[in-house]
Amino acid sequence: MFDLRVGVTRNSALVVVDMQEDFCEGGSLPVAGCRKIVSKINKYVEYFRGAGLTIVATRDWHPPNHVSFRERGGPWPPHCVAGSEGARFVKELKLPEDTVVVSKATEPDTEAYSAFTLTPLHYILSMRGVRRLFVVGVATDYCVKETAMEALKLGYEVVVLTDAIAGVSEETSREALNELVSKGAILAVEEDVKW
Ligand code: VGL
Ligand code: ZN
Repeated sequence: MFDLRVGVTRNSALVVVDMQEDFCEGGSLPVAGCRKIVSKINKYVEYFRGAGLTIVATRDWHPPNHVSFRERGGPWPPHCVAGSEGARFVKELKLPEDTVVVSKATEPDTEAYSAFTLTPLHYILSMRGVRRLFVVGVATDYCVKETAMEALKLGYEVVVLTDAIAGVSEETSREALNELVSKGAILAVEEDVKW
């Protein structure tokens, strides 16, 4: 029987997390499978657009001296530097013109995996009456996880669409999904979602 918790309602929004060239094959911090999920994400975007619902696209948007970069002792190679080619949305991703673009992790000294950290995202969604978020994108074990976690803390209903996410490591991605479920997130795939 259909699970009401994964229905797309008037107060639903799609959140596309960090689908940027640097996170895809050929980029500076490639996440395996990133380009493979683009066609599925385009399908979700088309569903939400057709229903007149909010589509958010977040982007990692770092200054060149970001604290998460190795030269500053962080864990990552330089990636998604604001305005660079690698920071652009993935070429094959088809976003409507009225997509809400949220830039995050823009402060040199602050890592911010969640798209709610130091951004207007919660404000924008609240203004639009959004209560249910469908989350896709990369990376499952970093920005997808932290964005979904913070959404749960803020009181949103969260559905993670597992056929449209990709992670840095298999193990930490599995752990991330387990943790999200334990905090109340629902996992679903395209066939589970009722439009
Ligand atoms: C991300 C690593 C570094 C992500 C961002 O978008 O998941 N991962 N910066
Ligand atoms: Zn980053």
